[in-house]
Amino acid sequence: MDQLPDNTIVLMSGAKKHLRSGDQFFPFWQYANFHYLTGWPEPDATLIIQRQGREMQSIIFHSGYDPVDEKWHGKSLSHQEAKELYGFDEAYACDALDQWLHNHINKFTALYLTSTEKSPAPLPKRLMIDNKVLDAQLTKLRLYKDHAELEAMKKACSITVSAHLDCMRQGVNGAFSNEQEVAATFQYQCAMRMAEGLAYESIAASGQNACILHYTKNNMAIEPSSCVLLDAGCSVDHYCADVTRCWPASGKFTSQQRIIYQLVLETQQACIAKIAAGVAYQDLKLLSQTMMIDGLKQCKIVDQSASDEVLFSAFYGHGLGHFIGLDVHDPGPGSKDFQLEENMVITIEPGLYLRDCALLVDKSFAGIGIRIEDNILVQKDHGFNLTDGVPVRIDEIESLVYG
Ligand SMILES: [Mn+2]
Repeated sequence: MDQLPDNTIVLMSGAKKHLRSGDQFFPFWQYANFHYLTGWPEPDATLIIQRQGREMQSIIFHSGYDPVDEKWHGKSLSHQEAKELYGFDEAYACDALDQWLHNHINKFTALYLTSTEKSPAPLPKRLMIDNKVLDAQLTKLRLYKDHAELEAMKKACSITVSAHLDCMRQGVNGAFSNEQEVAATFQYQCAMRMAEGLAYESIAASGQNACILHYTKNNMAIEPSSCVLLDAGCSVDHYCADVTRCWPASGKFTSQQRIIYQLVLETQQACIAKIAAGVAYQDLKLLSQTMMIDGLKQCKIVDQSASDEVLFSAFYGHGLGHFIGLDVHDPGPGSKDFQLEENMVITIEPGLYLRDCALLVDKSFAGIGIRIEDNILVQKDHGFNLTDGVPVRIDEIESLVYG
């Protein structure tokens, strides 16, 4: 924020409460950028940062004391707490915002808004309004995690690892009969370790449901010969973990599942091993595509005459991973051609999904879906795997889920 030019002002709204139905609201979730700048945990707030000369000031407009709301929902933060606990220079009630703008806006030459913010009316005509720079700056800042952010991410990863392990242990010898039990077990195990919540809707997919990339119905019976794919993570202080593991419901992989699992695993491990500051992300992505498509061809599972692009889109068909932080899919640098840098955190999650189609020559593989995902902190000369506590080798997994 010290890059803010003289005589400028930033205005940013926090998230609002969203009505679910009747008098019920969805659980409140603060916008990531607003959380990043303020840590503010309540709905309906507005942040103002103003700069004049050397002086910078932050002001929050928020609900404050409301005796009726206090009776039903408990206390809101007071103006005093906003200043003492959250470090704002000033704090006022929400409905004081319009008057504040009316009194002060003429002092400024530029107003910075996020891309989704509506400009407050009325504004002086000579005021320059920008709704691009702020998003771009925040994206740039959020790419690199500082110490406190990494502490939260490590905690989220550690709870996620333990909850995945519990799911595998409890799934021993086909103990789960429905996907819902897997999803519920994961959520319960995170809650029991005081996670803030789930980072995203868990994907607990058995059999061919694992070929649906964002399957969240999580309500089908688990067939004994199928694999269970669990893509789930929790959040701590709004920071997310995002881990995927697959295990055989019966405790033993079939020979076909084993071949696909091993191929995805070797690809994932090869990509993680190459991570370091300065590595082009696009190179990792290409490596994963080449390894997996070559692997499928060598095993004579797919149509050899089809091009690699066609096979990729039929059986892999998604990115190698994404940035992760306050959002499970954190904003990235905007272009595909970027290099990894220290203190970025990314997921590495190759997957193969053998949907039954004309390109699948060996039909005994139809319906197998495998993805393996870890969260990697980029360091100077290597990638530090924050989630490698969940077993990933076939022998390790089978020894957990086969009693
Ligand atoms: Mn992911």
